[in-house]
Amino acid sequence: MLRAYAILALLACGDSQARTAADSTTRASDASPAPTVGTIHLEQVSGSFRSPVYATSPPGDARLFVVEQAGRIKVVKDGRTLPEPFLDISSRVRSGGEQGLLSMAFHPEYRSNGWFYVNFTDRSGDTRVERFKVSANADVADAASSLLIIGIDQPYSNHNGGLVMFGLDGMLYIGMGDGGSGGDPRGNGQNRNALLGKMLRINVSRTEPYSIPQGNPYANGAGGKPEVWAIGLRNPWRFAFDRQTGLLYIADVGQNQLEEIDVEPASKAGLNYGWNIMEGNSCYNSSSCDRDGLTMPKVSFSHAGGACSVTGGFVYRGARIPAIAGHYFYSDYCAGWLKSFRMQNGAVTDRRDWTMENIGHIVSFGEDSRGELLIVSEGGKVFRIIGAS
Ligand SMILES: [Ca+2]
Repeated sequence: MLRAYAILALLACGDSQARTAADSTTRASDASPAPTVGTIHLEQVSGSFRSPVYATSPPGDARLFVVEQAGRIKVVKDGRTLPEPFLDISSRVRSGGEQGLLSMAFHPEYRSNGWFYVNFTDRSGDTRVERFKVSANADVADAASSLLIIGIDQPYSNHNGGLVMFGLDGMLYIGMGDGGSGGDPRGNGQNRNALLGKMLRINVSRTEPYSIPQGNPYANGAGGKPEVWAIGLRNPWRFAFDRQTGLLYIADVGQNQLEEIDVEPASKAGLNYGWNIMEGNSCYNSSSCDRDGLTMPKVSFSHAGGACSVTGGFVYRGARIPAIAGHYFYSDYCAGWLKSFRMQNGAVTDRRDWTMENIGHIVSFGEDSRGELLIVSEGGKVFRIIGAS
């Protein structure tokens, strides 16, 4: 249990110095009416996994792919987990704490090109995003097909970000943490010339390994790294795009006091989400700070009540449960609760607190090819959300 707890608790807690009194005051962003309460019904996906950290599906594909932190990807097909992994790169992965194989993304044209992308910590502790190709067997990848897309040095073991995901614009987005330790000692979040503490956006469809998309704020290299899309992030472990509204939700893990969820149009380039000038809605380590040009979170919550590290989910756009259409689901790794809200005209509305069976630490959410949501429990189980009441 201790080890299980240690896996990702470091996302926020491990680097905390003496924690100041948790701020339990209601945040401005939470000034809407009290959340309503409901129940979410879960169904366990067959099979058990070893430290699963993510689940996803190729476009239009009924299979489910579960990412295991140590470096394996398992396939769930026709209701059972196949014994042979889709991919096993465990010999190249340093796993444990916040390190490991942290996510995968299928190319939007996966059906024709067979390409998928992984984000992992290599044996030197650095981030690598690589492309692989499926083999002649649709349930097994070609392990020899790896192509390095981008490698990013990591100064500390924590805050590696970890998610790769294609946006609605067909570009590959990579969430990068600030490099770790605590408090962003190297100032990466606000350094436009660092790839750490950023949301990156690259085009992997035209040239190898990638090209810089038009519209990136420093696309020509002036004023910042051309790969940078947004700055001022601490550890955006999970983020998601809402295909109906075009909003980008970033769940950014906080330092000692405040977790946050940023929600902005995905098309807005060059936003500064504030770290390490601010943590959530508060100035970080200071009673005052200059908020000019900073984008405030739409939701932030304190560590009061046992929260420690936001786990971002997805906006529900499936067909099975109309009652939760448009709701963005999220959790907290330590507290284990499930909450949701909707965005309306740029504001948070319809907040809900959900009860459900206790499934332990929620390490990630996932979305299948039909837009149905999955919850990944660190203990080794993956659940489908099958109903709400
Ligand atoms: Ca922020």
